[in-house]
Parts: sequence; C-alpha cells; structure tokens
Amino acid sequence: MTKRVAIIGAGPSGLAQLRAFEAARRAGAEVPDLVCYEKQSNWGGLWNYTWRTGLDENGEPVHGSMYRYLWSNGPKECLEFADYSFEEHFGRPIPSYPPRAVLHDYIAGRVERSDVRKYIRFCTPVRWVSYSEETGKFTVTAKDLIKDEHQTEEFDYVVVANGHFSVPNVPSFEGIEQFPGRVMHAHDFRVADEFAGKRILMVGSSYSAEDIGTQCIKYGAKSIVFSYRTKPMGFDWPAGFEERPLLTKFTGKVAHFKDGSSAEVDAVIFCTGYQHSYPFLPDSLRLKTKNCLYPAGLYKGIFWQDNPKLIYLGMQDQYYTFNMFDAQAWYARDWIMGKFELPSREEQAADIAKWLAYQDTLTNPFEAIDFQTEYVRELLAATDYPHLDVDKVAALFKEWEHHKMEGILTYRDRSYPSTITGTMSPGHHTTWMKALDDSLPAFMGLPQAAE
Ligand code: FAD
Ligand code: NA0
Repeated sequence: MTKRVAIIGAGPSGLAQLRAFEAARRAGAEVPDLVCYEKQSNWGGLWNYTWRTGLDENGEPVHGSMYRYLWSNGPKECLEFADYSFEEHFGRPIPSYPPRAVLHDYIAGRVERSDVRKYIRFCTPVRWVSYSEETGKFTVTAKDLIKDEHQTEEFDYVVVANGHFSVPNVPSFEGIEQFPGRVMHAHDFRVADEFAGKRILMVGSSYSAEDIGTQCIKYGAKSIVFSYRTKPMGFDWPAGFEERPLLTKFTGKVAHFKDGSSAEVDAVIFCTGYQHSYPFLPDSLRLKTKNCLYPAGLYKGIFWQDNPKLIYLGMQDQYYTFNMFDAQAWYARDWIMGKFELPSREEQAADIAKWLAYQDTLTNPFEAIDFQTEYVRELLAATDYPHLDVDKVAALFKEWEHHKMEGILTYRDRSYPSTITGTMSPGHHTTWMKALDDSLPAFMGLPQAAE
C-alpha cells in the first residue's frame, strides 16, 4: 500500500518537503500520498504578510511575525534554492537584499511551477497528532475552518513544519502595567510609521531588535534605546541609537536599567524572541527547546529520536534558511522512500551528542556559520539535491557579518554574486535608508499599479 505523509505547514519548510517529493516523482519514482495542512489561506509561512495581529479572520492565533517594510536581513545569495535561481524566477539578476514581497514571489514561483498546490489543505490547522504503537501509524486531526468541520486521517509519517518564530516570548518588568504608552512584542509589530517622532525602547539584542530599531528610525522615530540581557549588539551605532544593559523597571515613562541609568521613552517593543510551540503534539512527541543551532532530540536535526517517523523541519536557529530546509526535506524524503536505513539508536545518540558538543564550543557568529555550513553539507552529501557550494555560501555569510559591522544602516546596499549562476547582483536603484516603498514593482523598477 502507498505510504501516506502528513506535512504540517506550507511555509518554506513544508513547501521544501512538497518540492522534494515532486522532484522525485518527476524523476520517475513512485512517491507517497501527501497531505499538507496549512492554517493560513495561502502558502509562504511568515513571508505571507498579514496586517492582522492577535486572532485572524477565523479566530485562530495569527501566525505572521513579519511587518511592512521588511527587507531581507541577509543576502539573498545565501538562501537561494539550488534548483531554482533568482535569475530563473525573475528573468534577470536582481539586487542582493530584496523586500519581503519579492522573496514571497520567489518562494511561490518555485512551487507554482512544481504544481504542488493540490496537496495543500488551506485554512486547515492541525489540532492533534497521536501515534499508535500497535498500528505503527499516526492519527492526525485537523479543522477545516471554512466548512467548520474536523477531519481525522491516518498517516505513516508526519513532517512538522509549523515554524518557530510565531509564538512570542514576552517577559514582564516592574511598573510596566502603568507605562503610559504602547507596549508590544515584535510579533505584533506591523508598520513603523506608527512610531514616527517617538522615543522607543527595544528590549532584546538580536535580529528583531536590530531590524525593527533601524527601521523605525528610517520611518521617522526620534530615538531608539536597545536594552540587552547578555551582551550588546556592538554595532557602531549612528546618532539616535544607544545600547543599555537590561531594563529593571519603569516609573511612569522612565525606563531604569541595570547600570543605574534611566531614559524616558514613549513606546516599548519587546524583541525578546519566540517560543517553540507544538500545541498539536503529545508530550512523547513534542520537541522542547530554546532557539539554538542544534536542538537536542533530533537525529540529523530532523528525526525525532524516539520515533523517526516524526520529522521536524526548520527547527534550528537560522543562518541558512530556504536551502537548508531543502537539504532537510530531501534527506527526509530519501529516508521515507527507503533509500537508506537509519543507524542504531546508540549510533544516532552518539551522532547527536557529537553535534551538541560541537555546538557548545561556539563562541562567535563566524564559528556558528561554520557549524551550520557543516550541518547542511552533511545532509546535502547524502542526497541528489542539485549542487550547492556551501563554502561559497559560508564565505558570503562572513562577508555579510563584516558589512554589518562596517555599517548597520548601509550593509543592505551591498551586492554579492550568486553561488548558483555566478552572476554578480546589480546594486539597487535606491539606497536602503531612502527606499521607503517595499513593493515588488518599486524594487524591480516596474511601473506602479494605478491607485
Ligand atoms: P514559517 O515560515 O513560520 O511557516 C510555518 C507555516 O506553518 C505557516 O504557514 C503556518 O501558518 C503553518 N502552521 C502553523 N501551525 C499550524 C498548524 N497547527 N496546522 C497547520 N499549519 C500550521 N529568513 C531569511 O532567510 N531571511 C530573512 O530576511 C528573514 N526574515 C525574517 C523576519 C522575521 C520577522 C522572522 C520572524 C523570521 C525571518 N526569517 C528570515 C526566518 C524565517 O524563519 C524563515 O525564512 C522561514 O519563514 C521559516 O520557514 P518555516 O516554513 O520553517 O516556518
Ligand atoms: P529574534 O531577534 O526575534 O529573531 C528571530 C533576543 O531576546 C535575544 O537578544 C535574547 O537575549 C533576548 N531575550 C530573551 N528573553 C529575554 C528577557 N527575558 N529579557 C531580555 N532579553 C531577552 O529572536 P532571537 O531568538 O534571535 O533573539 C532573542 C528570527 O527572526 C531570526 O531568525 C531572525 O533572522 C529573524 N528576523 C529577521 C528579520 C529580517 O530579516 C527581522 C527580524 C527577525 P539573550 O540574553 O538570550 O541574548 C529583517
């Protein structure tokens, strides 16, 4: 009997899994039956922009954490699919740092051409997954939000690809209940214009803080104070930005910090990261981890150690994104299709332990890039995914790190060569700080649709 595979989520990871099976099918292989459950009404995951916050049109928690005016924070050359270049999609080379709509178009373009939409059940969040030792099968219950009906089906494999940057991690601080202004988490941030003229406190010192902070200044905020828990970001911040140690409390509009200093602010944005959340999984199958490069409990970063028929995609902290999800999906596909056996439990445990020990040695972003490069290299080596030169990708990531240190407001004006086509990206027609329109036509220099 044909095997059945459930995929939870049609973001870049879930789509990678669909694409991997489709590539095998086109190569003449017999592939399993596929059902991809997607909570939203469209594919693309986080790249599928929504203005909504809180609950969506169906009363479900909003998945989206992306905002208007979001431009890629890494060179597109580092995430390029090896089987579908940007040049192939857009018909010409494009600049290295596209805005969200352009990346969404690219992700969608590849899967449209693969004709995999038919496998996706939109507006259908998965509610519960259980596993029977007796039958060796998973039972998946999902809700069709349009028909307002639950549906339950059996599967041989479940691929969890629901992302892990959607459920906010929100600490609390003394006096915040009385703060007389906007308090929010990055997950609910949508439009920087709201903060024009305002003094903003950003709690956190990672990508969200860096990007929302710089973007708010770009759209007219008066000043940004970043508050770090462990260490400052350490960029050579221009006037208008400063970094302070951890927030301790508020008295009215005044934020107090660990070093005894204080600052009056008008709004607070928590850029304090996200929680891994799998409300549809029982404890025995549920990954529990913080955001890191190698979550414990996953062999090869994807197979649930206690039951490898449960596969997690994209659960790592991410330098590599789209092409790493491809590497994982191709690897998972090949195991599901019986192309190789997994080693014994002991060997799997030893392999995980080796990666965890390596992870413990990492002390800076350059070492972290090397770590993820080795991880992706290992997966790719075992599959027929088209050649991806991970050494070149790693070199671009390192250049990017240097460019950010040289200018946090100007690094997006740089260009890099594609590792797939070799073409050098053209510069953008407008520098990032001046490019206020983030639409695809504006970026591509196309005529704008009539108002
Ligand atoms: P997601 O994109 O989160 O997709 C998960 C999908 O699962 C969603 O469609 C969701 O609706 C669905 N889902 C969730 N729960 C259920 C359920 N119960 N049932 C059915 N479906 C469900 N990466 C980059 O490479 N470059 C960037 O510039 C970049 N910017 C980012 C900016 C922000 C603000 C954030 C938060 C992340 C950014 N990322 C960026 C990283 C991002 O994680 C990846 O690019 C990518 O979106 C991850 O894909 P994914 O499919 O694993 O998860
Ligand atoms: P992210 O920045 O949202 O990126 C997610 C941060 O939160 C860390 O600095 C951590 O500090 C801090 N933090 C956590 N709990 C805290 C607490 N109680 N008090 C103070 N600070 C606290 O999250 P993380 O996990 O990187 O950092 C959490 C993803 O979104 C990334 O993959 C990123 O690439 C993506 N993203 C991309 C873009 C663009 O492309 C923009 C935003 C986000 P500490 O002490 O643990 O270091 C444009």
